[in-house]
This record gives sequence, structure tokens and C-alpha cells, in this order.
Amino acid sequence: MAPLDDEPELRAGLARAGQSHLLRFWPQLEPAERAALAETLRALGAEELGAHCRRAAQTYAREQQEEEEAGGHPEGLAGRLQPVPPEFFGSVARSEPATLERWEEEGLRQISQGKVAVLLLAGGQGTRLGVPYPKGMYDVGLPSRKTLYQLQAERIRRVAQLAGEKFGTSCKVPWYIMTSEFTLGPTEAFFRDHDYFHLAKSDVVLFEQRMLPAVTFDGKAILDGKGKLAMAPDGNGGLYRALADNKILEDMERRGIRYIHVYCVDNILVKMADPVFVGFCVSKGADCGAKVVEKAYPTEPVGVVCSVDGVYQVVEYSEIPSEVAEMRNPDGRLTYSAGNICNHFFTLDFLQTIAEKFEPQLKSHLAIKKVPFVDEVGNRVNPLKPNGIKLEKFVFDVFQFSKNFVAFEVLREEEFSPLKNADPASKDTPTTARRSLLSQHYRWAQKAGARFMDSQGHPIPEIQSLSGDEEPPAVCEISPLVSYFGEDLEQYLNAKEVQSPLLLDESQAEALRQA
Ligand code: UD2
Repeated sequence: MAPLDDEPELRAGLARAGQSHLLRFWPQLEPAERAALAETLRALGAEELGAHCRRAAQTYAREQQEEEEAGGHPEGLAGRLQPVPPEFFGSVARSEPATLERWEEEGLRQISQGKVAVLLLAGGQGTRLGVPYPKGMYDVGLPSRKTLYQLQAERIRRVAQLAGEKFGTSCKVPWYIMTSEFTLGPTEAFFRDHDYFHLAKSDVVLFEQRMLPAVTFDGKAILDGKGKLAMAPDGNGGLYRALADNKILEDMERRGIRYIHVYCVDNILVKMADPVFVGFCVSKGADCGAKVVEKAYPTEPVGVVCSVDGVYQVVEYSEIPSEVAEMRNPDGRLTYSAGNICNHFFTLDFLQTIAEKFEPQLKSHLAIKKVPFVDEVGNRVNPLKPNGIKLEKFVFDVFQFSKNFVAFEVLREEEFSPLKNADPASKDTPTTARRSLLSQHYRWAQKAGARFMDSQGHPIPEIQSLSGDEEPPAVCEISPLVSYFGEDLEQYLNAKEVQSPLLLDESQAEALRQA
């Protein structure tokens, strides 16, 4: 294909691709703007750009037609779905403590041998939360004012320490972070400014996913400015191309990594490199696994793990017919209840197979959006109605290629509280995330034997079995550097009277231990 770095060639390539309008304002552009536009177009490639725009318009037309034919009753998909019976899942709630301990030990063993990495999907724009910086930099207002990134970094440090201590090794858990054009710069600067939260810089590997142009319903790439295309990251399933683009799998191989825990940025309770989950997947010989929680209500924005035509997959919340999402069993529980929480396990071998062989087969999902654009005379318009298509790949669409897929059900109040919306929305906000974490830490402290007192020294009445939705009676935040998942707290807290608010960091813990 011809390079697009000079004007006549640029024009010819775009004309063949049916995208000549992208040079409409060329005469008005400054040299630097021309160079930038030419560079974007060159990187995309005229042929690929044309193919992308056609695919977007065709996918849109096909889905519109399918919807019309189904007359709002998508029996098609409904007839092909089957729930996964609970007995096919591993489950924290249904397993004996000894079994959970066995899985945890197996996970810690793998970590201690340096075979486990974590991979964060952090290329999203966080539009619902509405902050102009990457979500990981968000501070939900904990007493420590730690950001999501800091909590995650400290959990990595602690889990590596636990594994190392248990098996007498010195080990690391490398942290791979997929960013996008929107999040790379600020994420890099944030980590640098915070000294990588005391992780070795070489163990924090940032890489970038690709961007794709937004397209009108009739297949024209949209101009966001006179010399700038409207672009969006290619979805969290862009991971697999990004792994290949950036030679990340080679890096993992060099480090001796065999298992990868992939997770999304906004779950304040995420268990980094979760030894129980990793140990469960390794014990089952799985190449691919997903953590799930029981879905709370039919419209909850989580995909469901189910089988489609006999193959385990996730049907995303944006694509599941409402009739299906609302189906209930005789006991009142949702039939499709295995809620995906974007916590996945992959073997390196599996990721290699995907990157080398199956990536091109991954489905492109359609998102219909309001995409700001410049009109024919060059005015920027914020549309009131959706006017554009974005195509995205989903990280879980590789499950269908697994030879041994497993799902693992965990407890929502211990492991899932995502930050999606700004306050004062009712769900998945900074307030709910903060409350979930503080309730969890209150439960841990209570279990370890702490007795909370108020500022006047009066005992604070306890609440037994506090749920993640309730405000705890005492404020207690435990640093991940002190306890990763509630372990080892008795030595600091058993039978101790502690004043609320308690911020149990390393120095406070040491003081309590000696008290
Ligand atoms: C995701 C899951 C959904 C459920 C929910 C739980 C997918 C496709 N959907 O939905 O089933 O588990 O999370 O919270 O996984 N991201 C990128 N690049 C992109 C787009 C997103 O890295 O191009 C990251 C994003 O930064 C985040 C994660 O992927 O860490 C999930 O993205 P989201 O918050 O947009 O996904 P959501 O809530 O729609």
C-alpha cells in the first residue's frame, strides 16, 4: 500500500477508500496540522481506513435490520443461550475452607516462583465518571486519600511479600498497564511523580493500545477538527493487538511469566494476582478463566457468563435482550446470574495463541455515540442525537477459543465495587466504592478482635455481618501493605481498643503490636 505522506498520494488513497472529505480543510491547515493529519492517515493506512469505515457501516446496517426483523423480540439470541449451571463453577461460598486454602497456597507458590503477572486494562476514557484524567488516578476520599493506582500498587507489593515469605523466595509480580492515547501520558507522569509507588520501575510496563476512527452511519470517518479525525480506543479487546504491537508477550516470556491476571481499573476491591483465583485456575489446568459475582439486578452493567450455541462466552450487558436478563428461576434468582467482573486469568501460551492466530477473528462490537464533529463549513458541532459508530473489541471474546475455560464465583462484598459514575448517582460511585472498602476493612478488624471507641473513649456498638452497602459504625482503613486480604491482623488488633477513625498503616500497626 502506498504511504500517505505526500498530498497527491494522500488524496488518491483517500479517494479510493471513499474518504476524500477528510482533506476538505487541507488548504486552511497550518503546516504542522497538515503534517499531523498526514501522519494519522499514514498510520491508519488508506486501505485499512476504507475497510474499517465499510465494516462499521455494514455492521450498523445489519444490526438495524436484525432488530427490525425481530420486531423488538430478539428470540434469535435468546434461543441460543444457556446459563452455566452453578456446579460447573468454582465458588468461594460453596468451597470448604481447606480447599480454598489449597488454591491459595498453589497461587502463592506460583507467585513465589515469579510466574504470575498482573495486567491492567486502563485505556478507557471513563466518560461516565466524567473526570479529565485516567480513572486510576481517582481518589474516592478514603482517610488515606490513596488513589486506585496506589491501592493496586500496594496490593502487588504485599502479595509478592506474602508469597516470598511463605516459600522463602524473593519474588516480583510485574505490572503491565495497557493505556491509550488518552491515558498514556498522564498515567506515565503520575507513576513517575509517585516514584512508581515503590515498585521497581522496570516492573511497571506501560504500553499503548490502538485507536480507531469514529464513523458516520453511512461509512464516513468523522472529523473532530479541521485537521483531526475523531478517534477512540479500540476497546479492551484491543489488548491482543496491543500485546503483539508492543512485544509484551516476549517480555513476559523473558521474565518467566506463565500466568496473567487481567483486570479493569475501577474495582476498588480488586485482588491483585489473587492467589486463590490463580491457584484455582492452575489446579484445574485452565488456559482461561473468569471471575464472576452473582448479578444483583437485571440491568446491572455487567456481562453474563453463559453458553452460546454450547460455547462459554460473555454476553455483554449492552447486548443481552432485556427479556433474557430478566428471566428468573423458580427460587426467584436470575437465570443468567454469572456476572462478569472483568477479572480474567490467562496462561501465556493461551495469549500467544490468540495474538498469533485468533485475534483477527474477534468480533467488532458496535457502539452508537454522539460524536462531536466539524460541519461542512468548519464549525464544531456537539450533536444532540447519536451520529456516529465506534467499533470495539471486548477482552472476553477470546473465551470461545479456550480449550479449558473455568469460571470462579466470588463474594461481591469482598471483591467487587466498581467506580463507574460520578456522585450523586445511586450506584457505582466514589461514595459506594469508599463505603465498600471501609465496610470490608471494618469487618476484617472486627474479625481480628478490634474494639472500636469513639473520640470520647466510649465503645462503638458493633454491627455483625455488615454488608458492603452499609456505612460501617466505625471508620477503619487498613493499608494493603499491612494486610492484603484481611490476613495477619490479630497481632495488631486482637482485644485492642482502637479509636475511630483508624488508619492502620505500617507505623500504626507496629505501634499497636507493641501496645
Ligand atoms: C466491563 C465489562 C463488563 C463488566 C464490567 C464490570 C468488558 C467489555 N465489559 O464493562 O462485562 O465486567 O466491566 O465493571 O470488559 N478499557 C481499555 N480500553 C478500551 C476500553 C476500555 O483499556 O478501549 C478498559 C477500561 O479502562 C476499564 C476496562 O477496560 O479498565 C473496562 O472498561 P469499561 O469500564 O468501559 O467497561 P464496562 O464497565 O462497560
